[in-house]
Amino acid sequence: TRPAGYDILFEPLRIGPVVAKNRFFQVPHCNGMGRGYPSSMAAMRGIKAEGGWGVVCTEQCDVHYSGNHPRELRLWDDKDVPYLARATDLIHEHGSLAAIELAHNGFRTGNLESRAIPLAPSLALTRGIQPITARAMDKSDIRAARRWHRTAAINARRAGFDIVYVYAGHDMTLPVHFLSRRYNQRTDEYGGSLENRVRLLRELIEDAKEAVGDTCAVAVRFGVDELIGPNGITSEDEGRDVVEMLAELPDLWDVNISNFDNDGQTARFSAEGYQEQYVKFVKSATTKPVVGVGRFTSPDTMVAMIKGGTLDFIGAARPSIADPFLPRKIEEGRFDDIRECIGCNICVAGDKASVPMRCTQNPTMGEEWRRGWHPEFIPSKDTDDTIFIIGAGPAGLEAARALGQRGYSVLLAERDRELGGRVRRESLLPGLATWGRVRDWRLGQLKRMRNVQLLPGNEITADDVLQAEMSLVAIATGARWRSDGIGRHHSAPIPGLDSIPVFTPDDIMAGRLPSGRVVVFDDDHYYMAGVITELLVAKGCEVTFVTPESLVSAFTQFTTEQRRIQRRIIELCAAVRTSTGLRGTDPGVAHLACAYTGRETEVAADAIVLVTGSVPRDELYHELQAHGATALTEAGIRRVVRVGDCLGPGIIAAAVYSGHLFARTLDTDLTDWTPYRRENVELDWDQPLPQGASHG
Ligand code: FMN
Repeated sequence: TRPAGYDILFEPLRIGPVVAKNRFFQVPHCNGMGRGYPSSMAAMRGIKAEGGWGVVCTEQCDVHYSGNHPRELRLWDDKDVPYLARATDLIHEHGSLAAIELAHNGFRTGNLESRAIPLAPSLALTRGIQPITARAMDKSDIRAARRWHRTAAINARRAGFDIVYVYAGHDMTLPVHFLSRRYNQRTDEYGGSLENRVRLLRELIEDAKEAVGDTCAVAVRFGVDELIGPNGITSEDEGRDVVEMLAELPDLWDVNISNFDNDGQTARFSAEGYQEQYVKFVKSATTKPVVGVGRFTSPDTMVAMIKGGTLDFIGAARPSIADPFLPRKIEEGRFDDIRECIGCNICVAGDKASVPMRCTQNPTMGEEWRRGWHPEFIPSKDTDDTIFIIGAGPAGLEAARALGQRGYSVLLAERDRELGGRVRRESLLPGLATWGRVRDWRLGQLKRMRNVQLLPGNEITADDVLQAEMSLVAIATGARWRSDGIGRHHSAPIPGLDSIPVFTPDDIMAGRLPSGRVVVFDDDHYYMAGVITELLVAKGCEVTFVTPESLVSAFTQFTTEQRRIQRRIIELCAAVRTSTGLRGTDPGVAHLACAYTGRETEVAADAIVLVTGSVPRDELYHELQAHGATALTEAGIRRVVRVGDCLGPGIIAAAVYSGHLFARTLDTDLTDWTPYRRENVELDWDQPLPQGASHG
């Protein structure tokens, strides 16, 4: 049972006409499933409800084809009700409230699917780089937008939702485009003064209340600060004014900072509770309940947010992805079981790729329906295997933990004296301390398992494996960074590397550092080259950052960090050379070449750091295979497998997933059938063409 100090988190709380059973509020978050994988989406929301969230919200949901998001939910008319009703049913099964975030994406979308000309308060190029211009809405367009929202609210109620959102956040939707001085140049009653610019938001709230407010709560999601100073909305100025103007109109205020890069900051750039300073004023401006976010994983911080008068509800997106059972664990006082979000945003990257999202901490995310995986429960062991895992990085730790949970007898050996592998090493790099949570949570669970034996400080040989009398062997020995420059840009070793000191991330993490003028060559494009640059500059090196991509750390666009990272690297480095390859080196010099023209330049260099490809550390695997099937069988080994980076070097989330997959399947042969359910679109060939469609 939990100490009484946390009881406040479990008080029921009224939101307009409905009551949430506690203060845990899973705020809107996309997940890459949405309309494309509706069964996966519904099952995932159901698991959140089972995990104890008092309110479970959808991701943003378009109200009309003229503001359509390419992948998130859709509620254009009653045809979209059934799949959303599936989600609300699953949410209600656990006594949670179901919320839906209605949206019209205005000029944030190019409407590539519907081909409708996008809509904006004033003529504007659409956001992003699509060559599409949004047209200025006239009064009939505004009336239509109100009608679409109203109809969607009514359909949302038919789908079973208890809370209907008007979404005015993240610089994303029509009401916030109208609100913005940057986008709204209108001279009618919807432009000019704040009173006029806020009119559409006010009307959408009033319309929703009038349409469904007797039984559904109407919530507003509003970004109170855009962090761009007086050019935008700030929490000292118009952000505050808007809340004060509309204070009692909605039944709930869901407040955060805008745009998404600011709201969803990674742990590299912000600490838990980073939004408090911006949203704190809201509670004093309204008597309605307030929900806010800030990567909340600590029950003490949550209690402080409520007792300190900042929030009424603890909002969470990423923490609910990493641990859908976070509320239940707090409720039961199982604090050590909380699987804390590491703040890496790989969830966002999955969503942006329009596939069921991944989570570094929670390998079952997105697999709830299609593989039937549950984040907390796992089938008990169903074979007599005993399992030897070599390597206690993210894959080995997760495999041992999940196998241990299944009841298998497991040996987990690690060469280093400390467990954790790459997550231990990487968590010591600048800004990556939370990576250590991947290890800490698993170690905490493992230490309670009597059937899992940990063997740190043990370099295991093939002979050791043969003598271990274990029936399944998983090699999880990770990968090493290449020192020859081979990666995406170079398919052959970079010439001249023997003429200059060369370092890889493994060297740096082992404490072997270059000095003087250093070229960091990044052909990996995720976080590693950036954080190494930060470290080297802090140690006094003069760094030239070179990458064949046109952006610094280009992959981090998908984790919403790229702009922050590029800004930081520009500020730290002597020079940043994008769209540039490393053609070769000579003593004291790096020869660079433009990735487009091949035009060469030189830069003085005392050392090179190569952040390119990685190769599996799979020597032990191959040695065991070399003994032959008979020797393995005689040793009682029925299978030797590789998991994690040892099988395919990649991100930490992939390593954790690989370890989990092995624990669930014991690597039974999965090559000849698809091991998960697919969302099959039913052919709807004979449906009548709608009114207004051209025939023939
Ligand atoms: N906010 C929205 O209002 N609508 C969305 O559709 C939405 N999609 C998101 C998708 C992902 C994968 C994540 C991580 C966040 C999303 N957000 C969205 C923002 C979250 O609601 C939340 O404000 C933000 O992640 C900060 O909260 P957290 O620290 O608890 O994650």
